[in-house]
Amino acid sequence: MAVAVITALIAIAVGIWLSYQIHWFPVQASTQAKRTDHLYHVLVIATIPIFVLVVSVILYCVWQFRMKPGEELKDGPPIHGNTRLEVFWTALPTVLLLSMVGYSFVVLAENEKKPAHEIQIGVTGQQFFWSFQYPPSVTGGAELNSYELYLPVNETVHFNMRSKDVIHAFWIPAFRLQEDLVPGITTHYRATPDRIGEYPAVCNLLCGVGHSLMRTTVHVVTPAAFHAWIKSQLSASTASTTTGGASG
Ligand SMILES: [Cu+2]
Repeated sequence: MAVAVITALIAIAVGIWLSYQIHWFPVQASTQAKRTDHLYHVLVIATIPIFVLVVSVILYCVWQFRMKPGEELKDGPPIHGNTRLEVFWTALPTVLLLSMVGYSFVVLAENEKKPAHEIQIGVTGQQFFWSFQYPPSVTGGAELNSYELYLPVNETVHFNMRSKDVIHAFWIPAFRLQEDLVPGITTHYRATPDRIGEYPAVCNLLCGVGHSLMRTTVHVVTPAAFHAWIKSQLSASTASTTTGGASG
C-alpha cells in the first residue's frame, strides 16, 4: 500500500511538472488569452491527481482480483451497495465539477465584461475572405472598409460580426477567442490585445471549397501607428474615389 501511494504521488508530481514543460498554446497576445490559459492550466493540474487515482484503482483491481488458476467457474462474492463509498464518489466529483465550472464562469464573465472605454470594429465574413469596418467613432472621419485588420495595443475592441452567406467562425488563436458569424444576426466578442505583433486570424468553420484560404493577419500596433494607418487608408480611399476608382 505504501509503495502504491508513493508511486501515485511521484506520478502526480511528474504529471504536474510535465504540464509546465509543455507549451500548449501559441503566444499570448491579449488579456483574455492570459486568463483563458491560466484557467486551462488550473484544470490540467486538477485533473492529474484524478487521472492517477482512477488509473491506480484500475491497475490495483486488475492485479488484486484477477482470476487465478482453478477459479474459472467461480462467481464473485454477492455484494449489494456500499453507502459510504457511493456518497463519496458522488460528492467528490460534484464538488470538483462545481468548482471548475464556477472558475470557468468567472473567467468568461471577466473576459466579456464591458470596459469603461472600447472601440467598435465590424467584421464581415463571406466566401472566402474577411473585411473589416471601422466606424467614424474610430476613424474620426468617414467609415472605412478594409481587408486588413489593425488594432491599437492595450485598447479593448468590441467586434461586431456579420456573415454575408454561410456560417463562418472568426478565430484569433493568439487571443484565444472565437465566435461564429451567423447569417441574419450580429455576434460579438471583446478582445484587449496587449502585445504588439502580427497574429493569424482564421475561419474555423468549414464554409466551402475556399475555407482553408479564409485567413488574414491581425496587426497589433501602437496607438500612433494605428491612427497613422487609419489616416493613410482614408486618404487612399478618397484618392481612389476622386480619380474614378481606377483600382476598382
Ligand atoms: Cu469561412
